[in-house]
Amino acid sequence: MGSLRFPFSFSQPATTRFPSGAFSPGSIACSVAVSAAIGAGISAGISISQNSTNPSLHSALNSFLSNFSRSSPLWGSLSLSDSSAAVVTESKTGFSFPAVLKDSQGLLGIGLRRKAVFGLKNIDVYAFGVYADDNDIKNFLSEKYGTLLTNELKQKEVTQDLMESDISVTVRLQIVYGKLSIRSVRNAFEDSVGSRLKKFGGSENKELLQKFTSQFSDEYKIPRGSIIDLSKEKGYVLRTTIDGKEVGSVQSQLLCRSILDLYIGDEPFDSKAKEEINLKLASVVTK
Ligand code: DAO
Ligand code: DAO
Repeated sequence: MGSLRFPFSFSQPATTRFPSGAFSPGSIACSVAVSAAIGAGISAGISISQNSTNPSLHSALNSFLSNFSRSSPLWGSLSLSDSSAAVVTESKTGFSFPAVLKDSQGLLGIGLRRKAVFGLKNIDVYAFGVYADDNDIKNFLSEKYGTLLTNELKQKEVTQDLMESDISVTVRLQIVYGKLSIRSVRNAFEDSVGSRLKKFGGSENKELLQKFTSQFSDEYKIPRGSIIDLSKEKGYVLRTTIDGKEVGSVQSQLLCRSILDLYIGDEPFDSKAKEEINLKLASVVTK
């Protein structure tokens, strides 16, 4: 296994080095939880070096880690069971997201979808993570912003460009609320997705909404812990899988745009997540 190095600097600069070989393979090798408790004032430099058999994973992981160490406020805790299985844990729900999905898509940010019921209390419906390939992002965005510095780029709404691009993006949802009925799910996306279809398409687009929702027949169960991947693939194909099983796909630029708008658009479900994603995109482009 590779060697891991975690130089943390606190107010009294100190370096902690974990000797390689101190952890037995197969067990939880190393777990780093950077919690809000040690939050303010901490500047953590996290780096990972190893002999990886998967260079794209390695680079995605490194870029993820470098972003993580810079991001403030920290969005969750990071743990490494071994370097190829790095996950980020959403702090409120405890749900974990792999740092890399589909071999090359790196995690850009995580957040929480909440919903007010009866106009009163908010329930946590699902945690989500947004992923895209570093190289795709770099290629696409550097054409437009190639001459800008990271700090200049961070002021731009780079998420807007990502939404409009034909880059593959995956939004992973992990169901938190255990009592979702298919009916309440349908009603919810008639509101959320429906309002975006109308906003971007200029009409109700009932047919398109119907095409999307008809994929989710009553036989699907989505208990707590279910994983739903909404993948925007090249050519504006939106493919949905539930717990790894394909449910269907719909080819529509408008639908892809509307779905991404829920997470990185003007009125996102979790504005902190959108901010993180924007910063991450800026840092990938100018790296
Ligand atoms: O039980 O009435 C209730 C609350 C239901 C909230 C439904 C929110 C559904 C959000 C969409 C989930 C998509 C997976
Ligand atoms: O959170 O309001 C929202 C919209 C989420 C869209 C996600 C749709 C995926 C739903 C799968 C349901 C399976 C029964």
